[in-house]
Amino acid sequence: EGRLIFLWRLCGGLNVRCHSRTCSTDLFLCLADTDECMFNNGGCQHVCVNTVGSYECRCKEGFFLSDNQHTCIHRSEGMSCMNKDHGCAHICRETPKGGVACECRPGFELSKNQRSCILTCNHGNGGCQHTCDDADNGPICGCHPKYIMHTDGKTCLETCAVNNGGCDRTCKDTSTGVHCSCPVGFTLQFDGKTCKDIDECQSNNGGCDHFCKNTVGSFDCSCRKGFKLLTDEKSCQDIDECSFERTCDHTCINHPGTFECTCNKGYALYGFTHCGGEVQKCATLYAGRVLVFTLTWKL
Ligand SMILES: [Ca+2]
Ligand SMILES: [Ca+2]
Repeated sequence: EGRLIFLWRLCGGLNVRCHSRTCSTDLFLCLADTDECMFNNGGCQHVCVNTVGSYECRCKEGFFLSDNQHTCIHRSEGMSCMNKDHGCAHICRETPKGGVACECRPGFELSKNQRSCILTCNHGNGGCQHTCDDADNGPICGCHPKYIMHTDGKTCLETCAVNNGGCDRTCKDTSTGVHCSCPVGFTLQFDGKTCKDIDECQSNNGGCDHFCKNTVGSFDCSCRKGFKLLTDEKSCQDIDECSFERTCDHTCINHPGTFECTCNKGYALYGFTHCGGEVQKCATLYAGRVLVFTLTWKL
């Protein structure tokens, strides 16, 4: 720390005082030394000692001079890495001067407090999903175009602008990311993206009176033979075959899902709907009726 040294005047011999200035024993010159300690204690935290052409800081008992040569560090007794209070976030190392110095694992840097460790982009991309920029207080994450930053500041969320946000059908951008939805007749799967047809027939037979057939996005009701589907497309109603003309030659009796023909006395039924003119011997077996036009169904 050289300060301005002025050649003042020749001095007579060794150890001669030059009016409060110091005499150089080599050159027999009076040197004008600046007392740096006069101003602000030379910047020393504890003790400032002026020297020829310079000065030095010293520390009180129990302290040692830090690397900046001005401040003093307390030489804590028992302050070692064995002491739990060393405060190092990652690695603790003991210094030759009797203190501890913290270090960080790879990818981390020591923060301003000299104890905490800050993640850097060099390690695991700073925890960022997409882009990472190192800043004073740690990494700052960014997202690729068409993605938005999650509130965690690290994860990047899809938007509907990319691949429909991964949604099967309808995609909507929200503050928490994309929100997929499905049209009527479909349910959103657990992945939150896929739409799957609802099998309406699984529940209450789809509301169908008789048959329910699942279709993609909907379902169809149908009725057993002899019934017709009503306009509500679910209910089945018996067809009154007797309301049609000439269903039976003589008498028509309607039944749910079917009908029956009977013949007048003296006539025999044949072909389910016709009545023959002469009663055959075997016709008595039928007693003029009892032949029910029965339709069989497979359910
Ligand atoms: Ca369906
Ligand atoms: Ca009927």
